[in-house]
Amino acid sequence: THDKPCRPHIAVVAFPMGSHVHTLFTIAKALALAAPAATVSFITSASSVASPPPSPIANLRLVPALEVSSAGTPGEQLSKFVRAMPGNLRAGLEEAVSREDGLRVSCIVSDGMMPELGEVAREMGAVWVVDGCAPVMAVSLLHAYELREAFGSAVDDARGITPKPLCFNSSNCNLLSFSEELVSFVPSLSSLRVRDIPDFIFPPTHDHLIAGTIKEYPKAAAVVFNTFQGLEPLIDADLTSMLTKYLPIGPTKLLTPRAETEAEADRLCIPWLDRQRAASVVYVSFGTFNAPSQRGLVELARGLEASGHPYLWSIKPEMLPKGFVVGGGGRGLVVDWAPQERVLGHPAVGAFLTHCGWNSVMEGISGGVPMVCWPFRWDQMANARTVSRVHGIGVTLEEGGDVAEGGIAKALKTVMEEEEGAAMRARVKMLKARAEEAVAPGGSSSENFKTLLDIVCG
Ligand code: U2F
Repeated sequence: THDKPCRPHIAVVAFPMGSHVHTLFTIAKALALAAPAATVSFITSASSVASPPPSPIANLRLVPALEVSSAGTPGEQLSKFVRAMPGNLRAGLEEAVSREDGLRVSCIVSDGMMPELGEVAREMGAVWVVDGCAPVMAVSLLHAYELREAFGSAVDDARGITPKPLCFNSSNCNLLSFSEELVSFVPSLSSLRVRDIPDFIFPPTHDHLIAGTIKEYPKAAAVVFNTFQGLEPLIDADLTSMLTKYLPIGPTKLLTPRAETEAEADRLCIPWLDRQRAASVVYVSFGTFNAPSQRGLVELARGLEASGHPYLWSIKPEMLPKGFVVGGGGRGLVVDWAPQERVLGHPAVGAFLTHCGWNSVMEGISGGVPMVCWPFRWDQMANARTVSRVHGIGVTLEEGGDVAEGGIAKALKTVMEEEEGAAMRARVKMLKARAEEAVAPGGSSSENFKTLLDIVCG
């Protein structure tokens, strides 16, 4: 429907980490389908290229050229990758060009975690478009210096006084857990408490990302987001004023026709869901690399059992609490990967227990499913706040740490059984309808996607 004559070479560069690969791959597919005369090279690491399904789209090429060391923990691998930029990225782009018989890259679409690509695009004379990841992440990075000035010393004090961070995943998490103050001086963040500010804003380890974002984002031809106009109007206004072109094109998963994959997960999960009553199942997933502690997992397993509802839990089997027996009588299904988008769109699913990664939140909204939020780090606390307080489409468990005993069963009862939960369900269904309108022909995301196409086609 968006077809237009277009013969550029678009390099889509993914940050080789978790959901970022999938997000950029979705954008790459959407661009390749909408601009059949263009060549789209999807550049990522060899290890992550196996994760997106092989693409039958003729003008979409996979270029597994980014080197990511396989030694060390995922965190160590990532910091090695970050240190090797932008040389690593230049090499990837060169490989994309040579695979296309020297067809120069006319446009780079890259992940927001790599703002240094702005400079590379300028050197190459290519148009640069950024995927800004979660909107609250971009807003916080762009306002980072103001946030540091206002709250930085409180954070430093907290480092000394917080007895032991509640968070097990990141040493910086929950440093601000004492602060209920609202971030009222930044209008786009004014619904957040200080404790909800993404935790990567304060430690010096992220200076590079902050400086790069502030310097480069405003120079990009466009910054796209997996959200839709009007979901968070203050964020829309702020990003419109700070960026050359703010383009909310979400929910991005709705941009491309859904691949009817015959993956094992689909064969297991969907028939199982087909056998359950409408809105009766709790779906549990913590995204690509976040997880509660062992204690948290034990509490979660207990909570799921105590709630009495059927549940579908996406978790690597080795992480299941020792001795945990999956609900009898077919009441529980545990898989190491679920076709999440299809699961959340299934009428049997009644609640989504999520860490509130932004993609999961958007998929919860697109599925019209109320959420139980269990955020751990980064933007997840802010996203949870948006879900539970701004939109009233979920409840939030205690952030970062282990949830209180009985907390999970209680939250599930609220969402699945109580009047409050029914109101949440009604509100999320309204947001689902707005999301569908946005991506329908003539809708805001659909029009913004056409603008994106004009930009990338030059
Ligand atoms: C980081 O988030 P994650 O990658 O942990 O989580 P999400 O943004 O929620 O994305 C997870 C994706 O993986 C898919 C799911 C989402 O699209 O549909 N998925 C699945 O298909 N099957 C499964 O069994 C489990 C997941 C980061 F941690 C967050 O703070 C950020 O908000 C996020 C975006 O930048 O990246």
